[in-house]
Amino acid sequence: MTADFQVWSREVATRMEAALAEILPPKAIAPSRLHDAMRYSVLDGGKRVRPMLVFGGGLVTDADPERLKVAAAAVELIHAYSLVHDDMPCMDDDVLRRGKPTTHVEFDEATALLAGDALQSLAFQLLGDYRLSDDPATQLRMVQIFAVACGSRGMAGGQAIDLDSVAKALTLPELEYMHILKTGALIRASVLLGAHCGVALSAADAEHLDRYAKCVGLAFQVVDDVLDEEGDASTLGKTAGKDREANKPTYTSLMGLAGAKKFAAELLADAHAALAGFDARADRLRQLADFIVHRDR
Ligand code: GRG
Repeated sequence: MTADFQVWSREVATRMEAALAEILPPKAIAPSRLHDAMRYSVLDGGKRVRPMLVFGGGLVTDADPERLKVAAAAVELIHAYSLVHDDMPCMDDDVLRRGKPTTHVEFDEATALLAGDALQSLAFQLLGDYRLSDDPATQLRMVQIFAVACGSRGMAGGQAIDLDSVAKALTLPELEYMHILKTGALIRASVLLGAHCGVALSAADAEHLDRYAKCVGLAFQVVDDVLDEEGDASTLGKTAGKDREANKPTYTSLMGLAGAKKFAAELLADAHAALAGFDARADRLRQLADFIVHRDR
């Protein structure tokens, strides 16, 4: 990671922390326990990779940073909701997330469920509350992109396939399909929402950006599987080795550790190739792809 990228990524993370702290309802307002749980689930944690991808996408189209902040907050709220629900006993049943007790452990299951629900609603509310594109049709398109990415043909659908895959021998294409939905869809939407906040792209450029986003979305998951195998809880901030323990198919179980690493490197090369026609405004996206593939947590 270059020093310059490190400074930029810290700036985005700091900016997001302030924006999310302001957007989330204060604990002092009733229902206090629910608001407390929402804030607990979102604030002070996470790498904020998806917000960075929103900002990276927006740089390509000269988008207003104030708009990007709102779009990035919406994406991060959805991401936080997905982690809260994923950690619950009815799904992954985990006790550690972002180095602290999971929301249902810190609060209780019903509160965690509602916190996730309310975070999802708040995310969509943001897309209605703020002007994110000069063109109302584009803003509507953004809501559609976002909804599909979150729903049964996106993250929730991928999670359903994941839950159904325990102890099953998935083929590589089946595993890929699951992850394109579960992890890839929101990552892809992050880049696209950011880009839609700015000036319109040509159809060809939009397609190239989408190709980049798809490669990075899948690479993220492949690397997540590698880290789950190689990492330790203190670095990851979550329980390591969970997938193997749960007998879930992963890239490392299907391709081996070396094979998964090679695949991540290929996806990284594809992501860079997709951006080949873009100028220096796409450099943050290039650096983000490198970061996602070479991260250690
Ligand atoms: C409950 C509808 C629903 C969906 C859950 C995304 C997801 C679907 C579950 C998360 C489980 C998981 C660990 C998936 C692997 C990839 C992933 C999303 C990792 C967590 O994202 P990071 O590394 O987390 O960006 P931070 O904490 O840095 O924000």
